[in-house]
Amino acid sequence: MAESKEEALFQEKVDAEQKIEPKDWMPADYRKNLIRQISQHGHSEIVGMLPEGNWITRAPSLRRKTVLLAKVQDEAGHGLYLYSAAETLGIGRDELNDQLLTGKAKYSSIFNYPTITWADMGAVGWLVDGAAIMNQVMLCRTSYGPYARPMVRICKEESFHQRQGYEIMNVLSHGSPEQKAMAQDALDRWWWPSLMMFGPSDADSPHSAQSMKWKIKRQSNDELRQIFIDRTVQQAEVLGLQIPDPELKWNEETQHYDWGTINWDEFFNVIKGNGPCNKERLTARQKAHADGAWVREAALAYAGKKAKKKAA
Ligand code: BYC
Repeated sequence: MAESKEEALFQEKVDAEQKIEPKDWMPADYRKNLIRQISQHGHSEIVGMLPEGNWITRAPSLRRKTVLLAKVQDEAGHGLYLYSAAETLGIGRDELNDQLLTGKAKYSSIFNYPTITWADMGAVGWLVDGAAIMNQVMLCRTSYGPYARPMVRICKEESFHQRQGYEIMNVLSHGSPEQKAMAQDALDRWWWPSLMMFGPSDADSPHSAQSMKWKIKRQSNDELRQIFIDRTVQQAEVLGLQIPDPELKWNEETQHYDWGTINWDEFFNVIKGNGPCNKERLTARQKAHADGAWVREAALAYAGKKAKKKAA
């Protein structure tokens, strides 16, 4: 189909690195694709609080507890910035929430895995937040202004999260043999799911081509995954831990690590709703929403009372 004049102007603006703002003309599919990505990103932040929230009461010291609590609160803040960014595209908060609670909208596959030991808090911070930053730094330059701007702060906070996770791993991996084994076990369980966070390989990514053209995405799923692997292997070496991939090997020619094969059946199964914790995560969000009904009702009643007073 031929490009309309508006579409051509829009693309020119994107190519010239000018930000698209809420009141600007935009193709309907640009709007739709952004609502999909930003809302799923927001849902990931909100659901992402659950695996770590699980450890707040059991953190091994007061210091660890306060740091973890602050991290989980940061994720809630990220979710709210992202929902606000999605709202600028014309979708309401209730609808966004409904899409999450009914399972219509996705959230990151990674949060459907259980956090079974304290070392998982280290591995999640190090690997999950590490992968999240790798993907989100490019989003600071995404073409839609209200998505790009909050990403700057989000990335700064994610960077602190990644370091707190790495520090936990550093302490455990240089601690007693039992602690080191716990750190290795967490790395074994979180490595492959972390690589899946970047999404399907470029050849199997239906949204990538258009999202790259519109500069919603600035780097491809495979490109980011490779940079993440290259950086993380060196960090694992400092910890003295073994990445659970026998095919991992430095390639002099490409100047990158070669690595094994992701279990894509597992990935697609998790995003279809059949991962180890999908049901548990959705049930927790549904319960939180139901438990918060009285707050919404009270806020509405208060707003109504205030409006009445103003009118009188
Ligand atoms: N999990 O064409 P593709 C965090 C879906 S949380 C689930 O490549 P796209 C944190 C994809 O949605 C950070 N689904 O898609 C919080 C699509 O399905 P639909 C989360 C996935 O959008 C708490 C289909 O597969 N980060 O930082 O071009 C504690 C085809 O994929 C996944 C973001 O959300 C997945 N991993 O690229 C700690 C970043 N991968 O929608 C940390 C923003 C793919 O057609 N999002 N799918 O039904 C993005 O950058 C992109 O959306 C993605 C996927 C790279 C994730």
